[in-house]
Amino acid sequence: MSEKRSENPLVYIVMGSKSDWEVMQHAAQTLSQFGVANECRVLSAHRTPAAATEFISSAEGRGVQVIIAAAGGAAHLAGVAAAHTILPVLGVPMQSAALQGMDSLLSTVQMPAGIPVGTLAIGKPGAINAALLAIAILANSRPELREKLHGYRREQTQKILKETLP
Ligand code: RP5
Repeated sequence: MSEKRSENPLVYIVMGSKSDWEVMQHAAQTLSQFGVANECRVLSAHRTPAAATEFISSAEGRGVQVIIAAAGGAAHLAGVAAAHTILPVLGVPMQSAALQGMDSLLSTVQMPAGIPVGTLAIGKPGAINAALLAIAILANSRPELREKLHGYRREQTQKILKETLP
């Protein structure tokens, strides 16, 4: 997987490496579960800098409304994405082998004032929440998505309340 294209995507999901897909597929699945068209690509701030900036720069013109960017280690992808667009950029720090994602988290979250990145949790919870936050942003102007979000929360609450302990 280097690209999963979609016609008229509302959300881009970019990730620094194919190795991030195992986690980031949960963001794509969550968006698809809500019927939100998304496009996923491997693009790196370091290994493919020109392609990354070109892809992000053209997002607004394609009608994309939110960008999710995931990277690990020296995780500059979300910050570079935010530097090339005024669309909301949600950063997902990947769990790294050397520092368990603390490097990714700090690289993603510590943006200078003026270029915001909304940073989520490390790993799978961050991937899912980035998608839910993107959906919440889109839901501000889409009543049907807002209704689906209410339903998602209701189902989650019911599931937890029904939990029994061994
Ligand atoms: C980052 O380096 C990627 O986002 C990935 O999380 C990490 C390791 O990449 P690979 O060496 O597995 O390609 O750029």
